Amino acid sequence: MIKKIYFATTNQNKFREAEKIFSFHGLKLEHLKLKTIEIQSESLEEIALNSLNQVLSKCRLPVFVEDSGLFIKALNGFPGPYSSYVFKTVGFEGILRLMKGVKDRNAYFLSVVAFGSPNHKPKIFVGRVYGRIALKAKGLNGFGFDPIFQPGNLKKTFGEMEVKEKNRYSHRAKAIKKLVGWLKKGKYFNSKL
Ligand code: ITT
Repeated sequence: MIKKIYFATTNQNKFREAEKIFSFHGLKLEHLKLKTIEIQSESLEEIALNSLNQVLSKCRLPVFVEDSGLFIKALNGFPGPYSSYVFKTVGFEGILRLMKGVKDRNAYFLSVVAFGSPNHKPKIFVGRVYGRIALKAKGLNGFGFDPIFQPGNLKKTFGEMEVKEKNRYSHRAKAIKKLVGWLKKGKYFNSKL
């Protein structure tokens, strides 16, 4: 079984989270710092598949990309697929401002992992974590909206967790665990797709 898989991402935190899961399962994960042009779409799956195709057109490797977003119920799913842009422009402070006085704090993170290689059809894995938007930012760990997201019924935000603890709950960990499970079953390496 090939043990080396590549994760194409410009986000060091995403890589660190994924690497922990891979190494726990005895698999080696390599960081491919490739920048892709993120298309505008309401579908994370479409964005991930498009990024994967861009990566595969540049390198012949077993590789995956991951696209994720924060969906807030009271904001009709905003920022969703636009999370990266919203974070870069108004940050989590902007989201806290939009949520000021809003009682319904329900939200979820969604992660879509797209895995492929030059000779194999892309395969998609999805992970989701439900939680709530905190009333104020807490914690310095992680990235993006971590300081304002409380998974499940916890009072603690992702920003207050080490990678290992975040990986117990996170959308990304769920999707990547599915990918690892699939790789370990040998469905990818043994298939004739
Ligand atoms: P790559 O596309 O290069 O992988 P990116 O950071 O641009 O890196 P996305 O396009 O998937 O990643 O953007 C997702 C954004 O959603 C990200 O920048 C964060 O603002 C937010 N986000 C996603 N997952 C998150 C998480 O686990 N914790 C906090 N914020 C997260």
